[in-house]
Amino acid sequence: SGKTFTMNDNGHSRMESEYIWRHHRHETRENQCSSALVKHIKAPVHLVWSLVRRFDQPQKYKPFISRCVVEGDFEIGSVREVNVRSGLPATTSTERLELLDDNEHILSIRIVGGDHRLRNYSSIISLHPEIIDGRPGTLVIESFVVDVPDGNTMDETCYFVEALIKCNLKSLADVSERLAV
Ligand code: A9S
Repeated sequence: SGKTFTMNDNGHSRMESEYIWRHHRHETRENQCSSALVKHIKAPVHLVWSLVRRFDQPQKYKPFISRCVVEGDFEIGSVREVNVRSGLPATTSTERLELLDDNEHILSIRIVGGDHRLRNYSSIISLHPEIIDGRPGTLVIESFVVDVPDGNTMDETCYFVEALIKCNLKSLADVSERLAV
């Protein structure tokens, strides 16, 4: 869609790489994998953020989540119990709010429990205003770091998590762009 910026080797533009460098640095140990995904959404940042910031309702846009219960409210450290739709290799996930910045539009969570295989998973999602086809849009960057489980390779683990995040970002775009009409 008329991309005017050049891509560097890992497929990110200069601007994307700048944001990733500034907001998406994870300490990665040798048995962990880490990656960052980018999505351009044709909806203004405040609208996309109104969905992303709802730590208590990830199911607003995450297709694999059926239900979520949070004790307490939105302070750092509050924990949510997430129920996962059938058909996935998990039924529950316990997740802690690490950062919710309504000015910089950055949310960070850490998975602290659940019957799945993602150990020491933490993610950061950041929203950045941009113009797409002359209209207010949002550049979304989501990065993660996670242990490589015994019996899996780095590539398998990265592929699995990236596929899930791509689904989440596609759904975030669909919901946001429908609301932006
Ligand atoms: O929800 C996210 O932001 C990202 C991920 C990778 C969530 C994955 C998941 O909720 C399942 C979709 C259930 C897949 C968890 C925690 C474990 C899975 O196996």
